[in-house]
Amino acid sequence: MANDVPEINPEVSVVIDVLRATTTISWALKNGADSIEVFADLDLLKKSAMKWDANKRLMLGERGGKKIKGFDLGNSPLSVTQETVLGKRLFMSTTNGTKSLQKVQNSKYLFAMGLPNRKAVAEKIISLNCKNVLILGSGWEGTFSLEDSLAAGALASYLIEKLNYEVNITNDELQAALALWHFWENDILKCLKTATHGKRLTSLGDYEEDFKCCSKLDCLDIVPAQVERGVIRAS
Ligand code: 3SL
Repeated sequence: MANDVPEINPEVSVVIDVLRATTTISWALKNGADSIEVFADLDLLKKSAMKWDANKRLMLGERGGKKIKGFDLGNSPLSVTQETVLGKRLFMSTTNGTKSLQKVQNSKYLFAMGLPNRKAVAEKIISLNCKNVLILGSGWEGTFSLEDSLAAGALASYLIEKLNYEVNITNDELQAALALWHFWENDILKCLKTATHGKRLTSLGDYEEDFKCCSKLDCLDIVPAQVERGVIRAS
């Protein structure tokens, strides 16, 4: 999780926030968003957004799962339709996901992953032939989250299968994530709803379609990659 990330510059970092930031980022890029710039600080976000052509920008994000007042969109992957995001720069801030992206922005390669683009990100990692990969689950305000660990396990599982077991897992968290993946892989939707953050969303309203969208595996061929500090584009 973001609080545990050592102050290092990993070769490859993969940031995961299944519910819902990295799923939303992946869908926004799939639907033609030009780029996504992530912020922790809302004032800075607004200042940066105001410098862009009003027709080519959107402010998007949440706090506590709810859309930020005055913003164009919340953090639902369903809201970033082609009609809404095509050609636009998205200025985004979320409770956990965008913080994690900032935490490892010094990585040589930085990717954002949800379950829909697990395979696309895994294939990208394989093509880079790199030695070290940091998988960072965003969690919730510094605590463990079931759904991000599930996706970390899903990524590890794919890499292990594809690389003929030439993968060295260097911490117990990922070992546990792998076990979690094998336990839930046939009922991802249920896992997401069982997670505390899933329950938090359920208590806020009807998020059924968000859950379905966030739990779909390997349906997006998009690799969201950092192209300059804090700015993510499709690669
Ligand atoms: O924490 C985050 O970054 C968000 O993805 C949380 S939410 O699903 O939008 O509530």
